[in-house]
Amino acid sequence: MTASGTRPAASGTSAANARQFPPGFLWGAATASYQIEGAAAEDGRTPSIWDTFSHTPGKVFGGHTGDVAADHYHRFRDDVRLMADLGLGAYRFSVSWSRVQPTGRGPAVERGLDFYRALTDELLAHGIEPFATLYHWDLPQDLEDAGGWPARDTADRFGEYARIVGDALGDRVQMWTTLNEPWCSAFLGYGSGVHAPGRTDPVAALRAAHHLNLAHGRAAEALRSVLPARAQLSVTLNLHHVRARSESPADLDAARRVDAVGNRVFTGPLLDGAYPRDLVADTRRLTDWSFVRDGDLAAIGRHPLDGLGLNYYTPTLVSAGAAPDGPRNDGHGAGGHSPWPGADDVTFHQPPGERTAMGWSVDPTGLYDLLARVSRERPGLPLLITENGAAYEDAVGPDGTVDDPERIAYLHGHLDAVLKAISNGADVRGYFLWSLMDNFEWAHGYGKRFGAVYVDYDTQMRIPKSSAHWYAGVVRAGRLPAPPTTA
Ligand code: IFM
Repeated sequence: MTASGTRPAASGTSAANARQFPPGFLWGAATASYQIEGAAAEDGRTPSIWDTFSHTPGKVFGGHTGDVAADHYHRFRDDVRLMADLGLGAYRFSVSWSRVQPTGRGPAVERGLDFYRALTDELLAHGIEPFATLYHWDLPQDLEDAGGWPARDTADRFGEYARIVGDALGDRVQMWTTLNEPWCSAFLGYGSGVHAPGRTDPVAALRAAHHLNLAHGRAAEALRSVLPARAQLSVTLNLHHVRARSESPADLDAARRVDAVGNRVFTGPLLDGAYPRDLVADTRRLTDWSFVRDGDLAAIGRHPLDGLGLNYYTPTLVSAGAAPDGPRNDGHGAGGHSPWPGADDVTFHQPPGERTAMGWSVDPTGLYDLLARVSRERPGLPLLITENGAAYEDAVGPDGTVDDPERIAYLHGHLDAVLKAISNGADVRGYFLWSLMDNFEWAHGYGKRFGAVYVDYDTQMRIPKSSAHWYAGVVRAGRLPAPPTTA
């Protein structure tokens, strides 16, 4: 999936060009509306579930909210200039549903759409390809009050919203993603409750997953009806690269169950036209899946994807049996509510070795293995890395710079994995670093920094970190340099 829709030439594997990315490879950075925009109550915007959740005491670290965030709503022109200075070829942003259709239904607010028109115009004026994501977790609160994603109507509302945004931006945006990481929306939002709206009901989580799949189908239908034929449609999944801790049948079955509810609950209906039988069996004691109605699967898959977006940060290591006491790495909420219906008895392990500030293990082989698996299972489907990056304890040094060698090492390792996957036949068309700049990291508030650009939240000053300069060099050369010597 490239801006032109053509497949880049296969990369060579000789020593001389092995570190070169294919011609036409898309280099970008990603953000999301609630994480950076701020201006929460401006120009007609009304609360999303993340406004409500972040304003609920005890839900977000430090009581932080996205009210101001990185103030991108007011500073987007400077931010686009920053992207241009870094040489980015593409920018992946998300549209705030609450800004363009505040109650989630009815007519659009033109001032909200104008913001995205201005942002995309600014990107294009700087030669940066806009890549729009319609939904990155910020459901209008009114729709949650009407039932949220567990309610079928939300999928229909999403189709309407997609048509509005497609109509408004279709002349400028060619690359479209319907949903970002629907696993998090469904299972962290309605299962473990660590994300908005904070519900803890496994059946609601499964219903939400189905309605998100249906919402993708509704949005694809709407977008195809209003966009020019050259527009490209994708969805972004955070597929978990699941490893069993041993080859024992019990551990392998634990990995299978996590794969079913972590991955195939989406790839099944989106790409194969069916929910996996084993997932339905694993969750049978919870639900009979009668919320999947006749015609839904056809609607979900009617418009084939032009590409699949993958977000990868860390692999998932599991074994059978109840979790021992101690820190967990599995998205369970306080009170032990599981985001893994059908696999809620599985133990998630912290692999030994280096970790990021999120506590996530640094393991680029997980990205390689994931790309190899998806390429093997989905031949002919172009792939994009729509997010990859790491949080570290960044600080401004006495000279006013921010040096983040760990992030450079992380990025180097993961880009190396992408190169290896490409040279082994994976059709990876682009890479978006998460994130362009520090932002509101959901339940962690501003306590975790994922940006290549440092944000001083008191002054809103932006300082490109050393990783931003390093990444700009990679983008300019289209080539991975030798590994950094320090990490
Ligand atoms: O910040 C998030 C992003 O919104 C979705 N993917 C994972 C990132 C890091 O946690």
